[in-house]
Parts: sequence; C-alpha cells; structure tokens
Amino acid sequence: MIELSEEILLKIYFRMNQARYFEEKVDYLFSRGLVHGTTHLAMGQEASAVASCMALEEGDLVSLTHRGHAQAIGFGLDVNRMMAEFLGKANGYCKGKGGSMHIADVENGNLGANGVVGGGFALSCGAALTQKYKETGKAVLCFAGDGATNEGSFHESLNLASVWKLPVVFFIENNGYGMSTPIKKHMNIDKIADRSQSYDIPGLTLDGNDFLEVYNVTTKALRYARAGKGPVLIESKTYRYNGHSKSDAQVYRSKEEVAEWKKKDPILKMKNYLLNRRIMTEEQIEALEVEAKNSIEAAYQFAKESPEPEITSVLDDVYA
Ligand SMILES: Cc1ncc(C[n+]2csc(CCOP(=O)(O)OP(=O)(O)O)c2C)c(N)n1
Ligand SMILES: [Mg+2]
Repeated sequence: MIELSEEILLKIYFRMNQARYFEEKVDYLFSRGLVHGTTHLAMGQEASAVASCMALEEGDLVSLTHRGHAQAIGFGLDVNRMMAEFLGKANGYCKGKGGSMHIADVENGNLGANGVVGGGFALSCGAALTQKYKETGKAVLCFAGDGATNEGSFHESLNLASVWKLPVVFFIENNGYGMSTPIKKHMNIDKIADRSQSYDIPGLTLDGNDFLEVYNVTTKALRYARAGKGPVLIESKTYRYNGHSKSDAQVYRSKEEVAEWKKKDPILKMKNYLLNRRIMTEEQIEALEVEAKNSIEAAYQFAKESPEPEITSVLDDVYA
C-alpha cells in the first residue's frame, strides 16, 4: 500500500466533488438548450477518473475519452476554461470550437478527449514512443471504455506497445455498458484485464469506485511503465448513473440496478473513509464540498461573461 499524504487525499476529494458539480451544472445547461451538440456524463465514475490522474507525475501525459470531463478535472484542468469551451467562448480550451468531447491542452500533456471510440489507443502509443525515443522517463495514461476494447485499434495498440515496451498504461473504465449494450452481450470474457494475456503484459482488475485502490494500482502501473518495463492494462470496474448521452430512455437497465450502484457511490465512499479515519471532520468536509461547488458556479459566471469568438476566426485551426 502506498501511503497517501493528507494533501493528496484532500485534492482527490476536492476534484471528485468538482467533477460531480461540474457535470450537474452541464446537465442543467444542456437541458435548457444553452449548450450545443451532445455530452456524455460520468457521474458515478469520479474515483476512477480522478484518483487515477492523481497518480500522474509532472510531465506525464493523458488521453481522454468522449466521457472525459471527470478525467480532465482529475488531470487538473481549469474548470473556467472547460466551462467556457462548453459555452463556445473564445477562451475555452479549444477556443470554443471543440465542446464537450474535445477538451484538449496538448502543451500541458492532455492529448485531448476524443469523439472516436478507441481513438486514444494509437495516439497514446505515439506519445509513449516519443517519451521512449527522447528518454524523458515519462509515461502516458490512456483512458478508454469497455466497449472500446472491442475495437481493432485496442488490439493493435496493445500489441505494438508490448513489442516496443512503450511507457503507456491503458486504463479501461468498465462501466458495464457500451451505449445500450451490456458487457455480457459484447464480449465473452468476464474480465477485460484478461485481454492483456494475448500481449504478455500485466493486466489488473480493480474496484473503480474505491479511490484508494485506483490510486495505488495506477501509481504502481505508471512506475512500471516509466521504468521501461512496458505497458500495463488496468480494468477499473465502475458505473455511470446517467444515460449514455443526452437522449437515452435507459430501457436496457432497471432503476434497481442504478440504485444498487448509488449505494457504492465513490464520493460517499471516500467521505466515509475520511471521517472514519478521522482525517477530516464533518465540518471540514462540508467546507471542501462548498468550495468545490462554488468553483463551478464561478466557472459558469466566467464562461457566461467571456467573449464569443470573432467571426473572422471561424476557419482558424481547421485542418480538414
Ligand atoms: C469509432 C466509433 N464507433 C462508434 C461510435 C459511437 N459511440 C459513441 S460512444 C459509444 C459507446 C462506447 O462505449 P464504451 O467504450 O464502453 O464507453 P462509455 O460510453 O461506456 O464510457 C459508441 C458506440 C463512435 N463515437 N466512434
Ligand atoms: Mg462503457
């Protein structure tokens, strides 16, 4: 077990709460037609997304999924610029042209969220090859969903990463579904981590709602990758509370199933940990939650008051 400092613990709890409030706000804004396009919420997946990012070191890189808001907040992106991106403002992360599925900050190591399922695998291998070639000693944390592991690019990327011993950790957020399809209907194995065996790399399954387990396993995997030993496959078992995206009647699952998972809520679980270990008092926890909530309200105000992009910039940064 790796000991977590109080500073890291509080950071994880703060960012998990920020991610939850951010998505509640985004959900509200979408429902009122204030944001265009679609969005994929990851409420319920916060420990998986945030605690794994907290295992990163300065200079490590990440690639995110279409369900990437909590991952981006876990990585430490500025919620003001994220919210501005949602509202299509000029100071958003992609100058207001990317929206929910394209939050990127390449200069600081976030290779971007990706609307292409499985789009991050090969991209992460390329970035990992750069780290190896330049001997930076850094690693790449590549997020993907359970459904994405059925894509050809998953298998091609794991194969090359294994052969070339690339410093990349493939972090699969197994939330039980690919859109409306339960995992039992899209693969014949119980553990996605078993897919690592085909490529002779370590594969681990963990409780994605347990921030401690997520942090510990990801820290060790990233150390392994940075040490030049090659890639690792992590399967993080978790659950999304909301539908797949904005229009989803959720006829493929029961209310009872959702309720069962809510009992295992990652934020609640961490709160109990902090209380039971007497790391924080109820009052301190509440103050942190209020601070996280206020940061999202402030982000919304920032985004609302931010300028629209100039009409003359419409073709800037367009590559194809
Ligand atoms: C290449 C590609 N195929 C299909 C889609 C449509 N699509 C968007 S999300 C999704 C499901 C992905 O499931 P999973 O990888 O488990 O991620 P989750 O949505 O559960 O986080 C699909 C099929 C897409 N965006 N890209
Ligand atoms: Mg899924």
